[in-house]
Amino acid sequence: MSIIRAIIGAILLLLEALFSPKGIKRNPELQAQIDLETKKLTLYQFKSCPFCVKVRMAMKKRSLTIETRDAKRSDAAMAELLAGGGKLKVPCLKIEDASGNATWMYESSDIISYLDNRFMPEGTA
Ligand SMILES: N[C@@H](CCC(=O)N[C@@H](CS)C(=O)NCC(=O)O)C(=O)O
Repeated sequence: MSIIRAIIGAILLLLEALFSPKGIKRNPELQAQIDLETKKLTLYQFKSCPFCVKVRMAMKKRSLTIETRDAKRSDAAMAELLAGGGKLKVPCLKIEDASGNATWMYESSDIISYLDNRFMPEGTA
């Protein structure tokens, strides 16, 4: 079973590499502003989880640089996700506000909608 899972995972990563979208181009000032804002976001994920691949590709297409932490390979990341989000499920986006308070958002579709609403004001996704 774990061999099948490993093969499917490898295929997913290959597909991600092959079909990785080109990121949109923004004017440099706007991109710099967005890069500052995305420093407050962290995506907790597993490398070969299909829902995480979906979010990573959405990030790439929208030219959003968001730190990723692998909650399977890193015990520290797993502990952060469990302590903050409350469950070991991925993808999960940690969103910090200006005061350092964090919101933990699960569900790939909700995460992509959040990124669209916040960073793609004219529906250019
Ligand atoms: N509906 C969720 C599905 C996420 C999901 O099933 N993730 C799997 C990894 S691919 C997971 O975290 N499973 C662990 C669990 O559910 O406890 C989404 O779209 O984000």
